[in-house]
Amino acid sequence: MQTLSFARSQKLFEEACRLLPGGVNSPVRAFKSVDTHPLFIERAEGAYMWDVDGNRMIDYIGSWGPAIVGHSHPEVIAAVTAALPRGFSYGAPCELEIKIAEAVQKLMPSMEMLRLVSSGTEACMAALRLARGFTGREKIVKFTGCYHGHADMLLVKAGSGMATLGIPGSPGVPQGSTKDTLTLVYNDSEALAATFAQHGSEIAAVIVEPFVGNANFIRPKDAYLEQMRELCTKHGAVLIFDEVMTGFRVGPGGVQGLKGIKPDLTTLGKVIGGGMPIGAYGGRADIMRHVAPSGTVYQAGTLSGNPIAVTCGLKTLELLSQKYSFTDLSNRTRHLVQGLKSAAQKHGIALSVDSEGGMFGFMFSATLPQSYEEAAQANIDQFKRFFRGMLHQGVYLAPSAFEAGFVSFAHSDADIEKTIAAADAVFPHLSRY
Ligand code: HOZ
Repeated sequence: MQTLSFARSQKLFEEACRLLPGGVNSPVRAFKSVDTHPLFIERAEGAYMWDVDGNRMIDYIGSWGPAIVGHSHPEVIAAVTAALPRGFSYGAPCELEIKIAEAVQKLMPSMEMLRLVSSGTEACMAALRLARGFTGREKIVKFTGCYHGHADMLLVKAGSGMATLGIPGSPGVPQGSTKDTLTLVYNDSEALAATFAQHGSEIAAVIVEPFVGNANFIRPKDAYLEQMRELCTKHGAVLIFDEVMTGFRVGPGGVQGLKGIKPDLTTLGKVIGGGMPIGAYGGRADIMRHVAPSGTVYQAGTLSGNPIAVTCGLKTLELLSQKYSFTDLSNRTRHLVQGLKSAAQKHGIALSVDSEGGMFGFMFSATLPQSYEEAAQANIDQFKRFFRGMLHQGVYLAPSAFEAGFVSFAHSDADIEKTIAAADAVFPHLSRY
């Protein structure tokens, strides 16, 4: 069986640990929870990344979502290259900002107005401030295992790195910052109804990943998002869909497009920048008009609307809406996860799988989890071994049992078959890894 050498990555990681906390600039990518060191990447193209040891990996992280058209797409490169001589940053309006707002609105009509920012974290932070400013209320509702970036008020039982590293709440977050954060179990309709019954008139916003991607991949139960919509409307709370992961990913119009549910505000990141740092928040015009300078809810950013990043994001949105088929992407992703499941079954291993569009999850458990609490019951040791085994077969999966995976339009049928064959080779030998 093929096993790769990652010697140079290991050496670079040792050097990086002297200069960067944990050797990285974002926690999950350190591979700490899978008991190994990260790969240092030299270049990425299409569905692949090459590490510093010269290994070509089939990439199912896709920069944690943005690379939906594949890495280094020639048309994106051409657009960005053409934009570069016009300057990197103006700190002043440019026409591209209108164009990207129009492109987003076309795909997500609920975004009647939007504000560009530089990351998903910023988008969620600003959307919550806006919801509080708009309603004059302070309480917010979030769900365990959902991750909305690292703003103080949101670091309560969050997903992604906090779930991966088992950190329930972060030191450094003042108690006062989270005293108005109500945290509920995702998919628990009764808890949601009870919270609104008790606090309805104090709730400024409900923020949710409509399909959770930061606690593996968890879809909402039937009527759950609809219930959220109804309760928010009834009690005058702002419903915020955090589609940083799912936007332009589970379908062209995100979860709201798939489900036909209109949130009041939406937050975006990842695909909207196509690999460059962009986030956005937007939604109902009557709410968005409260943002400064048209209103008094303050939020600003020197690099907001950066012309190079917007060019990259805009071209990515154009490509995914005009050139590619989400039906094909969905089918390919489904084929991948069903193939993994069949391979696991063949070797007597329980694996539950799910996918939507180009986003997927798999868990070493007999049934699909409906919440972070259920996901945490899966066999994490098996996951770690599988992860390391697949890495040695040239397959680069998310290094955490609490992150979703991503398939791009650049992944071919052959890539998917190769991945399934690799899993078939790894499953019977999990104890080796
Ligand atoms: N928060 C992202 C994962 N859900 C990014 C992780 C990383 O880049 O390390």
